[in-house]
Amino acid sequence: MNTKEIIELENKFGAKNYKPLDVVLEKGKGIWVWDVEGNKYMDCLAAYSAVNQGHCHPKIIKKMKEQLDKLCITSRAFRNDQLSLFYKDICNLTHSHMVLPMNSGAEAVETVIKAVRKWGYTTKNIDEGKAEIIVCENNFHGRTLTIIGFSTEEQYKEGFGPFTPGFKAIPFGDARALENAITKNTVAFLVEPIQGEAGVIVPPKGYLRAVRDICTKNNVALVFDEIQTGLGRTGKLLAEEHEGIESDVTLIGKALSGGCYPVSAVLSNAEVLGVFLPGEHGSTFGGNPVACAVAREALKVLVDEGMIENAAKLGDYFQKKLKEISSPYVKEVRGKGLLIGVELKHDAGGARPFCETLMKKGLLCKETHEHVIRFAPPLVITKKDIDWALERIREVLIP
Ligand code: IF1
Repeated sequence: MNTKEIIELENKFGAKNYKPLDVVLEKGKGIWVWDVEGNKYMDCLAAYSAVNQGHCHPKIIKKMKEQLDKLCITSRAFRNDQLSLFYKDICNLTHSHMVLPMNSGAEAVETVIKAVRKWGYTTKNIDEGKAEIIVCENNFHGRTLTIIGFSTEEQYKEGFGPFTPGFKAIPFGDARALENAITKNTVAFLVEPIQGEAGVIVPPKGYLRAVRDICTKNNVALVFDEIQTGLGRTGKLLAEEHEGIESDVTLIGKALSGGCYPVSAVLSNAEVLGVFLPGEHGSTFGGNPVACAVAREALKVLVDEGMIENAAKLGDYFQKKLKEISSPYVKEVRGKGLLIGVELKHDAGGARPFCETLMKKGLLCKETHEHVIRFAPPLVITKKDIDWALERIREVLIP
């Protein structure tokens, strides 16, 4: 089938909850993907950071195939021989004490909401049903009902209520607002170290450290959603390292499997995840042997192949070169590592047409929030590749 036929078929049967660019991909390798017509593109979205290690990383695929041939799933009713090894690797790498494996990012977020609530009730003597979690305005943590219920974006919520109570939103990047919002019922502060969907919003320097101090002082669990910022994307294994701090709980997902399989995890100090007793939480697929084997290898290549350092070095280079482009359309270039947003002036006609033109030039990227183009390629990108991308980006940003 050609592009047109495939899109028609998709439109005929599929729910219309997405509006993708009209490119139908069938193959990927590293930073490159190919469509069904044989055209080659540089992938500057990396599946929203799920494929940090590059498409179809041979070592990850090999491990996955080996595990598929051996054992796929046991459920958690029985034990499997991969789970403990995954626990050990991820805890060693991130200095966590305890881990709870799930599948999607949203499930990891749901898991932590349950955990910090119960932690609050059992350790802080909060009256039943009164636990509060503080979140940030313009947050993005996933699509489940509870999560969209505390989104401040009307589009995500409209028509889907009623929602779960117990959340309070404060401005992002404002530590004083956190201090003022905390009450005796506050159990946790849930925040993205850099807001992704909001348009790659980097908080002021010192913000993460300040919220760390405020949470410690008030006995509030600090929860970082690093589902997008984690696993090398910002030039550190976890974005929290930029300010030399540690959260109480960190959520990871996406690139935890190198994009090969849905794998997420809640990483925590022993106190918060320690609240769960047998039967109180779980998932059929969470912690299955394929997920564990794939995640271990995905973490290994991320570290062994220097992808994190590459993201730091080439992210700086990419951002510097983007800033040098003198364009009448650009308002601001910002980001960290290889998570970069180019915000266009609001009279530039929106980011979507720019992404469509870039696609025609062989570069795939995606607008976020109407006016921002997000560049977030796999972390295996080279300087030569970035120069290739910059040439195309200049062509669309300079009239
Ligand atoms: C979609 C956005 C990115 C996330 C953070 C949790 C999740 C996500 C910080 C949930 C997921 C994805 C979802 C995807 C698009 C994408 C996205 F534009 F929508 F916001 F990356 F920026 N926390 N983000 O970014 O993880 O349950 O999806 O595994 O189409 O909704 P998930």
